[in-house]
Amino acid sequence: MKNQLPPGQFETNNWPILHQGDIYSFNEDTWQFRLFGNVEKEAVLTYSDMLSLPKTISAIDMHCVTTWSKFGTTFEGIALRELLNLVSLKEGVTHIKVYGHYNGDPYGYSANLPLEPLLGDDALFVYRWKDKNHDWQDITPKHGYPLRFIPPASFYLWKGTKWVTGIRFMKQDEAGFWEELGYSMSANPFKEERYR
Ligand SMILES: Nc1nc2c(c(=O)[nH]1)N[C@H]1C(S)=C(S)[C@@H](COP(=O)(O)O)O[C@H]1N2
Ligand SMILES: [Mo]
Repeated sequence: MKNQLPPGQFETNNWPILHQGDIYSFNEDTWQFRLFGNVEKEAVLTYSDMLSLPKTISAIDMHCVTTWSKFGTTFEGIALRELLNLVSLKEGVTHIKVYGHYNGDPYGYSANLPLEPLLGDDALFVYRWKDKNHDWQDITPKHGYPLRFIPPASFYLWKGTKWVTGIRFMKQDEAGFWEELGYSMSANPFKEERYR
């Protein structure tokens, strides 16, 4: 699936910036990441808890529904599957919602995703990146610093919540921010699932 241009997309070497609302400004004293919903016991991580988890480095293509695609960006972050070691999921969890800041509300943005395709090296909570024109550097605040989700290339990039604050584990699919406004629940760029 790498370096493959989905229908209706064009390739860019830039990394455009797209979001609604204010840019969250990082405060390590108040920052937290919650694992909640259908879990036996909620977990709350500080930023240093997060950074002490095993790291994953992988190149993940990005496909934005506004039609740009960027190939071969390499990210450093924490794989979603590492976070699953910190909670016991209740029976029947099939989907998650990844929450992030929106205009001062830590849970104001969200994106829903099926859990099963997110267990590999291409579903990362990232803080650093590089590409062929840029050496390793922190994700800028506009791209979601201190931590943002990058979904596998089989999902449009709106599923990549910036300024993440937590994951809710769900027993059914439930629309997030853009999905409530009419965007696709499944959002596969290769099937051009833009709207619903
Ligand atoms: N918290 C938050 N995350 C967000 C958004 C947002 O408005 N708020 N926009 C999404 C959309 S629509 C896109 S296309 C990507 C863009 O990521 P980028 O600006 O790093 O390219 O972020 C996603 N994550
Ligand atoms: Mo977007």
